[in-house]
Amino acid sequence: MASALTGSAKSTWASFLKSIASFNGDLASMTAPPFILSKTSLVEYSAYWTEHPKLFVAPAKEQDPEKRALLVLKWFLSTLKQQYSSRSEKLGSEKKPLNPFLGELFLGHWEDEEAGRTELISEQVSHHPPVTAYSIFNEKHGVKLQGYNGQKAGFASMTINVKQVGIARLRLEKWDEEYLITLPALHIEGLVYGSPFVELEKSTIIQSSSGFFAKIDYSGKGWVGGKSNSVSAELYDNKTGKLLYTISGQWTKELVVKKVKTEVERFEHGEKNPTTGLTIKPIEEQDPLESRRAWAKVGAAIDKGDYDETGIEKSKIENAQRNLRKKEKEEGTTWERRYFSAVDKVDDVDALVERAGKFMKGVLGITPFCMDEPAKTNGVWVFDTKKYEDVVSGRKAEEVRRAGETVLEATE
Ligand code: HCR
Repeated sequence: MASALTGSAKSTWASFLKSIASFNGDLASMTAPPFILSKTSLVEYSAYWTEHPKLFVAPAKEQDPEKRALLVLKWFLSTLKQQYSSRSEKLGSEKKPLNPFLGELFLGHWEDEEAGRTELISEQVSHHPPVTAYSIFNEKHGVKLQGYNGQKAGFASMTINVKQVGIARLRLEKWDEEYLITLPALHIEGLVYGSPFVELEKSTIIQSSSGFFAKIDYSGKGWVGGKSNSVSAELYDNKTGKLLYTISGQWTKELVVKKVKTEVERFEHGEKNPTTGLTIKPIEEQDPLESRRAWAKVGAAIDKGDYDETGIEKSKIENAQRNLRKKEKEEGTTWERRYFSAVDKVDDVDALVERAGKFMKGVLGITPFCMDEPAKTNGVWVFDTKKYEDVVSGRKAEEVRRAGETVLEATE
C-alpha cells in the first residue's frame, strides 16, 4: 500500500513515528501531528456501547435465561464496529482523540420508538492515569450498563499495542442478573502508510450470574488465510460445560450464529441495521464541564485547519487543569467526581470473576482472566446512584454551579 501522505505531512509523520519508538505507554502524553488529531474527546467513546438501543434492551424482554445470554453476546458483538472502526470509516483513518480533563462530562440520551429512552453519563474520573467511567441505563426495560476503562500502550514493529484496563457490567433488573464483560486488546496498524486503523486481538469473556460463560476470540488479516476484523465466539453452560452456540464472522460485517453446528441466524451492523443518534443539549445549555462545550474552541480550530490556534486553545485547558490540581494540592482537597465513586472491590464482580476463572481453568483448560490491580485505574469505579439523584433532584445545584465556575475561571 502506498503512503496516504504527501509533502510536508510525510516528513512530519516520519518524525512522529521516530518519536513514538521511545514512548512510555501513556497514550495521553503522545504528541501526534495536527492532521491526525480528532476534535472528539475520549470521554465521548462511552456512547459506542449503545448506538443500537434496541439490541441493548433486547435481553431484558427474553424469558429464557439461555437465550438472554445469547442476546447479551449479540449486543456486545454489535458494539465492536462502532467502538473500534467507526472513526476509520467516517474520517478515512483512526484519529487521536482529545485527552479528557479530570471531571469532563459527556451527557446525552437515545430516543428509540421501541426501546424508549436510554440515558448516557460518561465522566473522566482520573487524569493520571486517564480513566473514563460510564453509566448507561434504560429505566423502562431495567437495563443498566456501567464500567470504567483506561489504556496501557506499547510500541513495537511499527505497531501501537493497546491493553485496555477495566471492566463493564451489565445488569438486567427484571431477572436480577448481572454480566461481567472484559475489554479486548487492540493494536493500531497502517502507521507506516500514514493511515492508522484498529484491529482487535486476544480474547474477552462474558460471565453471567445465571450460569453462562462466553469466550470471544479476535484475529486479523495477519493470520494464515485470515480476514480482517475476525471474531469467533462460543457460549457455554457453566454447570454442564456444554457448548451451546457459536457466533463467527467479521465484527465489521456479517456474523453467523450457530446452535451447536446448525446455522440459526445471520446478522450484520451495516446499512440494514442503522445506529440511533445520541441526543445531547445544545452547547449553550451545556454545563461548562461537558465535553463539547469545554473543547468547542479547540474543535473549531481543528475544523479550520488552524493548528497554531488548536495548540493555543488546547494549552489553555491543559494549563487550567494543571493550576487546579496545584491549588487542590495546596489546599489538601481533591476534585469531587460528579457521578462516580472509587471503591476497593465489588463483591458481585469478584463472584463473577471467580466463577469465570473456575470454568476457564477447569473446563476449557486455559489461564483464567484476572482483574487488573485497582491502582492501575485509581480504584474500581462504580456509578454512585446517591450522587446521581442529588444532581438530578437539584440538591447539588450549588456544588454543580461552583464546579463549573471553577473550571471556567481557571480556563479564562
Ligand atoms: C487507542 C485509542 C484510544 C482508546 C480507544 C478505546 C480503547 C477507548 C474506550 C472505548 O470504549 C473503546 C476504544 C476504542 C478506540 O478504538 C481506542 C482508540 C483507537 C486509537 C486511540 C489512540 C490513542 C490513537 C493513537 C494515535 C494514532 C492514530 C496515531
